[in-house]
Amino acid sequence: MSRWKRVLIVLGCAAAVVVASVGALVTWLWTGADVSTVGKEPFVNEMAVPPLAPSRVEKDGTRVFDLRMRAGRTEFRDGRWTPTWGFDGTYLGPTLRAERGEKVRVRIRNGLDEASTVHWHGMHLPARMDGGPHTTIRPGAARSPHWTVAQPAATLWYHPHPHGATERHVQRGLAGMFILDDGRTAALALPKRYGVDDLPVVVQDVRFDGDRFDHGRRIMQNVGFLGDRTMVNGTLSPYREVADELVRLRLLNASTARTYSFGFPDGRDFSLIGTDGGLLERPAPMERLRLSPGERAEIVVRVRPGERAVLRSFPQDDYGDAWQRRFGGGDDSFDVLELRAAERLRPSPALPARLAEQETPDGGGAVRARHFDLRRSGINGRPMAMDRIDETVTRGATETWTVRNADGMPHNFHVHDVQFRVLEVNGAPPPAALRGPKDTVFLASGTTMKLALRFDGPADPTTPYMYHCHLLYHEDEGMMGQFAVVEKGQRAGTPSEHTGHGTHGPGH
Ligand SMILES: [Cu+2]
Repeated sequence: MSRWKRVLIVLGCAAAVVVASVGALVTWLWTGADVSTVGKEPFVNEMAVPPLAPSRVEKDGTRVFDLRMRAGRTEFRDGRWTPTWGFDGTYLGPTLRAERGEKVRVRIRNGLDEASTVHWHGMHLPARMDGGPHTTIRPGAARSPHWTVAQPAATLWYHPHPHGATERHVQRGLAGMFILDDGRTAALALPKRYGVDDLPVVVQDVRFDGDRFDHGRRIMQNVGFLGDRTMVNGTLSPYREVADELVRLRLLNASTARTYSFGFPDGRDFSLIGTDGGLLERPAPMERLRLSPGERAEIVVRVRPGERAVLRSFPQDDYGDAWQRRFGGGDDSFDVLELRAAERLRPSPALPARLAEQETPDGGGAVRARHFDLRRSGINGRPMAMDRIDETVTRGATETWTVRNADGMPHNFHVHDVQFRVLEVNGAPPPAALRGPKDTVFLASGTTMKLALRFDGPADPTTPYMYHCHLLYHEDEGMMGQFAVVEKGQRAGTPSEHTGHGTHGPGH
């Protein structure tokens, strides 16, 4: 045998070993990448219901809330105390509740040892009150954003939005619901007793490492952190006893990267009654409902006497290609919450046939069309810059925004200040789940959506609102842009910083 032959044989063997090792590694990663708690949850903990935040009403009618961000420890598991952050308590926050037309003010004190913000997700309000990354609150300082509630009844939420650190602040536990009411909705025959037949369901995925949270991203998890189990309202393996035939669940996906596809194992229908920004025109029956990070939905489910009905998150075949499904969480499944129905249930009235008029624009009279290409490296090719306002919109204008996921992984798209209408998904009319008011939409790789938005102002040329991917790892990396609302003919300026002042200041 010639020397060259021997060299070739050795090289060939080496190559075979490398190929086999890579193959084994990929197989090992592949088979270990999907996560499921289906059939494994004992449902031993009674689901916590976040308390309603106390408030007082001042002489001019302003409803005033107090929130304090603080660090602490939370006993998610018996005898094991996990370091966490919360509003008022040690994990999550109370549910704020206010009525359409009401003036509200929330005094936020930062009891943490780092700066943060509080953003009112889904709320229509002036940019200075929005709690974006330009309006930080230093440790020990306070801020008191105030506005008038000028939108329909809805399930909104609040969470920090500090530049580059939102994922960390939300993961540690800073999130809460903000429920809006209005007279028309209150008059509807819907389940509406908070904590009884109207349940807040804040869903988060977590992973523990000893007593602590493990927030590490696993290999090839390019969507961000994915946990190996879920909690509802900070309760692991939760159950809730219900005693009414119809139960309304206010679902909030407060996870940082995970998208869920909710349904029930027996395939029963439930009725979708509301999306991010309020009620649909009429209830929509469905078996599955997808919620990506930041999205909310109100569903009404019928339970049978004495049964145990499990809210499950199912694998999603329309989440992306096989690789994205496997490593990006689309193949995962979770038993999220067990509803334990009483042997004798109080009868519930049938759902109303009509729920609410849609107040979102239908795209008619749109004065401007904009396009947004979503890539992890940035929106429209550039990462977020705090000192750059990317888009300027005129107060009162209706626009259409076409958003395209031009990337090889799932993203979503959230716009501050507005509730928009989805006009088209890949050129077709939207499915029922996207026919209500929305502020956040999920876009699988290759998806295009056309949205109609109206910007009612007020104008503020130097304080921008944000639009961004609400997969918080992507947002923190820079998948975000800024828009300012200006008067006709006005130009946007350079964003100004508004830092929260000392605890004795009145704030604004
Ligand atoms: Cu993203």
